[in-house]
Amino acid sequence: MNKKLKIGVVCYPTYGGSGVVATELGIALAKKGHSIHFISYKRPARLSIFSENIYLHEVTTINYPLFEYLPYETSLASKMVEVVKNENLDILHVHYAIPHAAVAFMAKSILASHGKNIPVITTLHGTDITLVGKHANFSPVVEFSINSSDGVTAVSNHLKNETLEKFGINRDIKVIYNFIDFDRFRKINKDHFKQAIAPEGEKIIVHTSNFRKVKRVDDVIRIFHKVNQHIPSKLLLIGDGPERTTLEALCKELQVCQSVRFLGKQDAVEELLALADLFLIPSQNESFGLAALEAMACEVPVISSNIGGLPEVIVHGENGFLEDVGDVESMANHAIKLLSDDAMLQSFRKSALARAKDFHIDKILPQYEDYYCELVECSKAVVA
Ligand code: GMT
Repeated sequence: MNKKLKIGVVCYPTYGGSGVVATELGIALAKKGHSIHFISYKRPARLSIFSENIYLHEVTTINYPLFEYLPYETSLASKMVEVVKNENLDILHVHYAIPHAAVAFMAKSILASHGKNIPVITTLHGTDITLVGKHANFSPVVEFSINSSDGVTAVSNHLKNETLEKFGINRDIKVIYNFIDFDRFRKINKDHFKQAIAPEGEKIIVHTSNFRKVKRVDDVIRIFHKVNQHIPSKLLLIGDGPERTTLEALCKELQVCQSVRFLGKQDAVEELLALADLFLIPSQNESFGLAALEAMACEVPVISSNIGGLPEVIVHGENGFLEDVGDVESMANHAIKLLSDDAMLQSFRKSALARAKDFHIDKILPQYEDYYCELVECSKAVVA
């Protein structure tokens, strides 16, 4: 694609998957010469680089004694209108339906009344459909704003089908998978770290998430408890969230505290994945499983639940194992088998890397660019 676009990216700035995908996508598009205008209430967690093509527009709200709840959506819509007009944007790409897709509809309508047509793409990430989106408090608005977007993408076939099943959708949804940047996520030598964490050569098992209930981190600890009885091993838990206290109590109850390290939120996840022998993601639901893909790119096999989009990423018996949600026993048995067979582990590592390459950023990025192009009628776009 030769045309360079001015793209507004609306996202959550947090460590969660949708914010990460939005930020990485924006950074990669900026490297290709597009101008990226992030619109969010804080600097996105992964936006740590300076680029001449990246701009950040922070949304601020104001309080007033009447407001029991701050009208964030109104401030966000006003910010979108301001940025689209001032920067003459070609397209708005909003990540996570709630509330971004509905707010984009509002901004688009306001801009239309000023004579400016702005195409809106909504990317559905998962919990905006599978968990929160279905709730009666949100579903009519989610349904309407999906149908009103000019373009809609979902991060897996499973999420697309679930959206079509659960809502009255009268439009096409394009599947564009999560992607991986191999400049960042690759196996790097961190032997000195490994020595510090596992001085006796213990196997290292890693889990990373936002420690919400949907992630079933308690299953991670239960699986580890079983594995640890057979294989000298350490568990690294990366991230933080509402379940943390309960999880620390579970470690005490199962008497595995000596072998479990809660590392909190980490920026350089890839450096920790580089130490890992196995990654666990036994989620209740997972529309794609970006964390699993990041592990695979670092040559780490994955054991997960056979739910959501995970079977579209992991190949059972080749680069990981997929079992029913909550089947701690089977997941632990697979882990024990894999970690006690070096040849098998090496073969799974190789296959994990090969599979991750199917989601190489160079394959996925053009899919977004082509979609933008379709929606802005590329001939009208700004030429660099
Ligand atoms: O995993 C989370 O709970 C965060 C969530 C988000 O939207 O911020 O992640 C979702 O989006 C990711 C990026 O598209 C996907 O890789 C995750 O699978 C998905 N999480 C769930 O479906 C639970």
